[in-house]
Amino acid sequence: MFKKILIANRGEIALRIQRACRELGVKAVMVYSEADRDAKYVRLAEEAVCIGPAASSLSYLNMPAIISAAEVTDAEAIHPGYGFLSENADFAERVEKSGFQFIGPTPESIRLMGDKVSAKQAMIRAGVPCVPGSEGELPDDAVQIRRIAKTVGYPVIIKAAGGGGGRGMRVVHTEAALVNAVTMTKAEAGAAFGNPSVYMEKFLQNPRHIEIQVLADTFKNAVYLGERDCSMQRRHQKILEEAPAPGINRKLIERIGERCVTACKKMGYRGAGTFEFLYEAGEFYFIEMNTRVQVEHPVTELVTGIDIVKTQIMVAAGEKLPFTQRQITIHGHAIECRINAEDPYNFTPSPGRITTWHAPGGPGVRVDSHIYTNYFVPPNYDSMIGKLIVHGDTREQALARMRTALLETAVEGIKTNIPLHRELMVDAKFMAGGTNIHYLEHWLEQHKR
Ligand code: MV4
Repeated sequence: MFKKILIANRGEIALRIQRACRELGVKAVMVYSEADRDAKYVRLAEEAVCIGPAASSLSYLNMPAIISAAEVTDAEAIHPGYGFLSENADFAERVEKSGFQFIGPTPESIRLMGDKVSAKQAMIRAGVPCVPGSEGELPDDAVQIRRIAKTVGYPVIIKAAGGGGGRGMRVVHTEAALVNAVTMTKAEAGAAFGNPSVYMEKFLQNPRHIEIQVLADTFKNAVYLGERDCSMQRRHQKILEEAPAPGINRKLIERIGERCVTACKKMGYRGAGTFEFLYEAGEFYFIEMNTRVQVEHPVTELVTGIDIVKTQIMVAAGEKLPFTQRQITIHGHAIECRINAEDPYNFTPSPGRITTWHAPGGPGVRVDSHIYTNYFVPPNYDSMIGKLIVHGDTREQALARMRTALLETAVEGIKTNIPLHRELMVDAKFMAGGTNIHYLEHWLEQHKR
């Protein structure tokens, strides 16, 4: 095992990774920007290095500053967390070229999955079901584009190979609108991602967003840890997640999970990963793979009993996965509510000083947050200030525990989205389970105030 690793992130995930390090007996070096000087995990750290000013571009995205921090503190590995540099293949490469272990997959895996066209082709080769569409990148020729769309069937969606997470896509309903939509998406993709390549898929109108968590070691062992339902979202920002996904056939999940495992083995995948699927009319369709630990990993930890962050560090250190697929079982139900510093109804950010913080507790309640009374939420970063995660024997018990946890939680001094979560936890359709990716946006439209 490593003696010391550097955590190249901030906020709740920096604290989460620091906790995993303590359990493993690994020293953790924290890095922080000038805006995060007073962070709890910096105070708790045996070592911390300031890597620059508040702006992310000058600190958490500053590759030389982060690598220098690892050099001066004698860290052996770097954990990138999520966001920032976590899916930057060039960063992973520079980390390894500088003699550190990158806690994540190889730069080649990150690059392969970062290009959505090559990712999809890898999945097709591995037998993972994908959304029907163009075989790879779209050609420039208008006649050929129209022919492909006719075969796929309208509506279609044009997506940028360099996009992902909802960036660089356009839905097309008619042949008349097709070629212009392709031209526009290509131009935007070239400007935004430096890659004008686009591909086409059948547009699924009312899917759910279901993802499969995987873990792989460097000995070609890979497992899947079940699924998460992440359909409750607004503008591609997830609001809450749960595991398992309500009402989906377990045998079908097993079949898809096994395909994901096969894909991991085929590409020599290492570490934690997430296969994102759209689920509609009883079928799974792969859309993207995330090559990092995700915000919502705790729901999977609660239903499997497996510590995903600890396992990431262990496999990066060259250890074998400490469990086989047969040893992984799903127990009960978990729900996560993301707590954001924002107006609960118009979603404008609400940074500032937290004057009161009361954390919930009791059986099956977990709080992943770096906040404290008198903590100042800086305006420079994402508005997520923590996560409330509950576990129960059944979905109903998890819902009841979440309602109580949200009732006990108090954040004063800034606005948060806790009132929204309280309403969703008693919403009849959400309580019934299985709402799709459009549900929240429609709900907000109907509950306008
Ligand atoms: C789609 C789709 C419908 N059909 N692809 C948005 C984010 C990116 N990961 C893929 N996305 C979508 N791809 C096809 N063929 C609908 C979406 C989509 C979506 C997907 C997951 C979660 C939320 C979403 C919100 C709007 C659109």
